[in-house]
Amino acid sequence: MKGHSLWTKLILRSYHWKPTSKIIRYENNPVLSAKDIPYPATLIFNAGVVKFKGKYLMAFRDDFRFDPVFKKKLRTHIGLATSDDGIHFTPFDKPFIDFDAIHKGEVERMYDPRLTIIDNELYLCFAQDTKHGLRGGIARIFDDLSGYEILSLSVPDNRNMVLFPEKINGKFLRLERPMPVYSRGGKELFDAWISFSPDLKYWGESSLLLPQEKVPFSNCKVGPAAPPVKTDKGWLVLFHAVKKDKRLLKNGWERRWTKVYTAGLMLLDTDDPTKIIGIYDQPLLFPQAPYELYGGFRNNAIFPCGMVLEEDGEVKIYYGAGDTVTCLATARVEDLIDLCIKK
Ligand code: BMA
Repeated sequence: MKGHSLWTKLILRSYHWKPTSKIIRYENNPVLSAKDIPYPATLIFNAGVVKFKGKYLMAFRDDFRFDPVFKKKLRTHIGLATSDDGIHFTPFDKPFIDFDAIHKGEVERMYDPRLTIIDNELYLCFAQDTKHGLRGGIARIFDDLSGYEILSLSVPDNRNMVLFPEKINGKFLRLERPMPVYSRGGKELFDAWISFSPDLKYWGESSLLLPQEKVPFSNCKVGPAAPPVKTDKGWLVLFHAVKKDKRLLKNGWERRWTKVYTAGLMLLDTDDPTKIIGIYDQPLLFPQAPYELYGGFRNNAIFPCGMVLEEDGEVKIYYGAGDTVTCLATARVEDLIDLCIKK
């Protein structure tokens, strides 16, 4: 794997992406990994985070009983953890969504949790693999965190749903990434869409928000990352953007993995979030740190699912690194807005 690392670095350098000094990776990353989890855990990543009842609440993906020779399908729990400072997280004793409890009949697993609070209710967006396709779902989590009820599930194939933390003009809003393989020439050219709902159950008025080709650092797919955060200049939205590069050879534990996942940033209009008012022309985060480049299940994957805006203007971004660990990076909200709108 070490031999490939140099090669990977050279390829990434050939993209000429400019790192920004406006975002700082937490020096003791990762903030959560398999060794912290008191139940079977191998890959701990793609975590959603909100502030709930005076604490930080994290929902993370736990792929466990992973077979490095990749002979068995991954099993996945969704776990919860809490923290007083947004940095040191303590996981619950048991998984919140236990693989064995849902892996029956049609449903195969649930993963990539994103958390949002709307009117004091806690919601979870998730992806669900089923025997007949991949569905995006929304659930309400009970106030005492004892369980959840599913409110809606899309038809296949759709995922990466995130909810806005408030209604606009009386309607709930979500961003999502449908996966229209057939109608896009069999290629993975996916885009970010926006939809509305009166009740979180029935969704419609869908429109294209961010077409893949509008993102200069992607040649593959783009989709929502963390739930939007409201600022006085508009909705700050993180998205994932994927670049495919055949030169990348093998990366990580998987037999072949030639994608680079980066985090992009855009600003949507406060009252009409179907309008993009600014977009940063570089990836906000791209693989640079050792835990992003080497030793992961899928190296070169940066996948944010949580963003918290603090009262003092600090933004905490939680992201999966290498599909293996959960990391934190911070920025100032005004800097992020500037990146989107400064020319
Ligand atoms: C996406 C999702 C994410 C994952 C990413 C990179 O398609 O499956 O859960 O982090 O790929 O592997």
